[in-house]
Amino acid sequence: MMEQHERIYVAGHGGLVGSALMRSLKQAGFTQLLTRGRNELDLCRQADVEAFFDAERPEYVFLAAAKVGGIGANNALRADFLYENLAIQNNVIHAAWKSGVRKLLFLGSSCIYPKMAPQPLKEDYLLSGPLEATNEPYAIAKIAGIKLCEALRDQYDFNAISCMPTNLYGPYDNFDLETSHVLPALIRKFHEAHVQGSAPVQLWGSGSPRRELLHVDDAADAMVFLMQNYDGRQFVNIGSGEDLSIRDIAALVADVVGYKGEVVWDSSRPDGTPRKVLDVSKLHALGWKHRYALREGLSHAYEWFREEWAEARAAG
Ligand code: GFB
Repeated sequence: MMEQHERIYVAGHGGLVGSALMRSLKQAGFTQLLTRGRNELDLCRQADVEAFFDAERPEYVFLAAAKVGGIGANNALRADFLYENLAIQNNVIHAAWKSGVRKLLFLGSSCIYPKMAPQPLKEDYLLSGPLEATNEPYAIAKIAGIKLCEALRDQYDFNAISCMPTNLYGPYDNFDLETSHVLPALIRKFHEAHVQGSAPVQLWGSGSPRRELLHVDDAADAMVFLMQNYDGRQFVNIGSGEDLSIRDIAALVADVVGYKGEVVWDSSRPDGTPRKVLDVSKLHALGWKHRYALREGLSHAYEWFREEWAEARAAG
């Protein structure tokens, strides 16, 4: 068990997941949280990462640092997503093992599953078929990370576990309209159109793909739970186990925002995977279940967006 005074490194502490992990760990009373900003430590540089681990000697590591983005960014920045994620995870996981870290949690993503896998996605379906093209480079990197954790456990008894979160949303998300995931894009698009008197909103693809969404505070809570309660070799899915079509998610966000205008679908943009709802029976059997209902989570995320993101932007 991770004790409150032990040294915990949260890699990627400024991002969507990392910042939620920081909130969750602080709230649970952990006091020795190690962080390094991008300008202090470049995780793509192996020697720098090794020097950091040798000097700071963390006992636990949450690896939430990654090059991430929505379908547009994944599809356009294919080399960056493959190279940077492989570099970051190789450097951090290997240096953690070498410097004697007691336990590491690696974060993957539900896009590691085959595009046409049966639904809901069970952990056993990994590597049972071809991947979705738009995020193949990212998925290949994440699969390599899972395999490195398994191999270090097999060969050296390193306690590295992995989790596969579904599509996450919440505070400190990326709201850039070209590179973001769908939920932050919907929040921003509907909010801005609403402010401009219900101008039409353009969304990507057909609206028919289905996605499962989980509030990032629930995801972080599950990650801390796994760090405390799970030492297994196989990774664990993190999700709600429930999905909706993009069209229905859009209707829900429009309702939360109060937008009453028209939605136009841009078919020149990709749909991506038709469906990827996680089977969360393993996580439930371990004793964890999400808390936020979707509408409540969306209201919370929208409130944060209005008070923090839109306010900061308005202030220049
Ligand atoms: O969240 P998202 O960007 O990525 O898009 P994925 C999900 C769905 O929303 C796609 C549609 O079917 C999009 O076509 N969509 C509709 C939009 N309007 C928009 C919009 O304005 N912006 C965006 N971004 N999408 C990512 C992977 O896949 O999910 C990553 O590329 C990772 O590797 C992540 O796994 C969790 O869910 O398709």
